[in-house]
Amino acid sequence: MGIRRNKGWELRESEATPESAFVHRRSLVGAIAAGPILVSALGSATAGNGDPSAGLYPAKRNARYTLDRPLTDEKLATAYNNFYEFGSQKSIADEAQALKLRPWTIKIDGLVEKPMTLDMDDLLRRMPFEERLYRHRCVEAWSMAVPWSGFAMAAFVDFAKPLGSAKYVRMETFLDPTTAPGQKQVWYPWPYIEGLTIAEAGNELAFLVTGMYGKPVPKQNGAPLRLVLPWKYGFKSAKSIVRFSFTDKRPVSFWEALASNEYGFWANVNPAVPHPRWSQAEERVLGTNERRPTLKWNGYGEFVAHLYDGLQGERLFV
Ligand SMILES: Nc1nc2c(c(=O)[nH]1)N[C@H]1C(S)=C(S)[C@@H](COP(=O)(O)O)O[C@H]1N2
Ligand SMILES: [Mo]
Repeated sequence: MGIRRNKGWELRESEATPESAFVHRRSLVGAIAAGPILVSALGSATAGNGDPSAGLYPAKRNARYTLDRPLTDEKLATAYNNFYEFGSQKSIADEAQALKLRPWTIKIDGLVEKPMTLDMDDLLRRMPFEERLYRHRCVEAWSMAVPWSGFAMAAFVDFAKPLGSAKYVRMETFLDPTTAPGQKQVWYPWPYIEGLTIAEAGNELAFLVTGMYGKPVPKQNGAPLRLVLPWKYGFKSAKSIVRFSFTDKRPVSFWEALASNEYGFWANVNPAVPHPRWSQAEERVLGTNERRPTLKWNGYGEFVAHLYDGLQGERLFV
């Protein structure tokens, strides 16, 4: 893709797509190796079909987390997605219906008292369940506001019983190229990986999501279990997680492995630090014509600023 230089927000949406820029460059190299792309089964994009957890919804809303803007329309938030396992375009909802949600097992391993594998519904039953309204800011400079349901990641970390030597938690998305044709694209470092420090994972804002808009989270939004970290760029919020590993080594995430000059470990929302290819000063609010100034830590500084004391020398933004 030709990069046209613009001043700040003259940038077109189509140019603020770091991931796509990579696809276009790399696909020229990788196209031959990738082989044919299978056409996936089409299905309805409706949430809740056949999901055994459907009866849990809606969860009671936690009033502590408030918004400064209206909620994004459900239809938009469930149709405009980033989920590269199903393609690099925003409309992957139909393709994502190929994902099979049960059985779904979660593996907990690494530096923990007792490694284990447990069933998704078993985990859900043990966790405190609630709804929270959060802003979401993608590194591509668009944002939305969503009612998520799920449980605090802090409760999950307590349950996993990490050893004192664990400094990070590494999350891994499912790997199954037969249901996720994007995973046949060999130039990507599948599976999708993300990581947090133990302090970040234990922060009250870190939320493991199983639901959205008072229903089970749709497949295209990362069913049956995804992360939501409202103070970080959206790519940190890994979808369809199957494994949590506690470790003393900083995990290298999917996007960092692909483009370490553009994406790094911390990825805290910061309007003062531009992405190497565009400004982060403002965001396009999905479903409106509005552009708002982006807030540091996406407006969640009161909850998370202390996590980064003494880390000013780090590349906190990417
Ligand atoms: N496994 C996986 N998780 C992912 C992604 C992805 O491609 N694969 N995209 C990330 C990005 S860039 C964003 S902005 C959010 C989008 O979440 P949404 O589609 O629910 O809005 O998911 C994140 N989690
Ligand atoms: Mo994103």
